[in-house]
Amino acid sequence: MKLAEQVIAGDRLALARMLSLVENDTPQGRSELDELFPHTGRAHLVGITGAPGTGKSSLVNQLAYAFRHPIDGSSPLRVAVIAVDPSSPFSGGALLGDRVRMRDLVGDPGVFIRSMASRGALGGLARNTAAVAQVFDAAGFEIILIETVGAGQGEVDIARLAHTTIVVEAPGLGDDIQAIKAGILEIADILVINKADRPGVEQTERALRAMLELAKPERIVMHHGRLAVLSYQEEENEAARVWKPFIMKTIALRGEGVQELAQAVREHGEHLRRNGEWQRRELERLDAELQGLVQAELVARWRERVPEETYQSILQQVIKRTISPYQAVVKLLEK
Ligand SMILES: Nc1nc2c(ncn2[C@@H]2O[C@H](COP(=O)(O)OP(=O)(O)O)[C@@H](O)[C@H]2O)c(=O)[nH]1
Ligand SMILES: [Mg+2]
Repeated sequence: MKLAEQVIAGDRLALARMLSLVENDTPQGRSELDELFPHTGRAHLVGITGAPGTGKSSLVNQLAYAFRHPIDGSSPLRVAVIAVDPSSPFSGGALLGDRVRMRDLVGDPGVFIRSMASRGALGGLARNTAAVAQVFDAAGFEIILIETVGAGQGEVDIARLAHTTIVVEAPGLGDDIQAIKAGILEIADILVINKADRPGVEQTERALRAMLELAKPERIVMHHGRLAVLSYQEEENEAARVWKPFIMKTIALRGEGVQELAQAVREHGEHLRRNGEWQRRELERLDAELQGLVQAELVARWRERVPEETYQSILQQVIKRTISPYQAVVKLLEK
């Protein structure tokens, strides 16, 4: 049996091998992924992002547990975790406490945890993450939790990859202002204030609430490409269609608020499906992935044809101001 078939049949060893092949972007990985791709498109991809130390890893652990053991009578979901955070306890540098947190997940066949090193060229991380998520999707994991550090372009790419994005904040980090700078609020479907046992929760909540109101102007929407003020009736319809990001509080250490968060994630998924938003995000996701792949492929092919010395000598000319960067591009592309 081919590796891809074994993965679809639920073989965990095959899955682990497949993930390595895909993560390292090997030719075999690519061709196995081609086989898997028709079996993807069912999983709910959930991004968890935020500054280091806000409790993302703890929350991901607890969320995985909550999806495995729902208290609202819904059936348990199969959960995959992709930890892109290099400092993640999943990626080897585990402290004892982290191992204890993971204890309840170990040995559960409905859970698979994979950490990814953040090596690779610009954009490579997101690209491989998308591929790794596809492997889990084809293997029948219904929820895929992707943990990323909230800094820079990386997590915006991950947000584009996910159906639902959870932004995690914690009181007292003084990063409320940074959050807007990074445009993180714009990507949040659910805002979580973790460490709600710490002082300063109300302050953080107030700051976030104020920002949310600034970030999402209501009533005025694009209507046939023009800004329009909605009538009352339209407003009602629009309100049903538009998901307003909201704030939830959790104490990941004790699992408090986590079942509610898992429910909110499921509701967001249902909301997207009900309103055709799921399809729209699918389109955006795959469009972004395709564009990323085309860019990477073109650059790789171009790199193969232009020797390093040529590149360096043209770079030197730019440094000396003999030619402009645009002229350099023309030269480099005609090689
Ligand atoms: N007081 C408190 N500490 C927490 C909570 N959640 C996580 N922590 C602690 O915060 C630290 C960072 O957590 P971690 O999950 O590694 O954060 P990450 O860097 O965002 O992944 C760890 O020492 C956790 O034990 C919480 O709800 N309350
Ligand atoms: Mg972490």
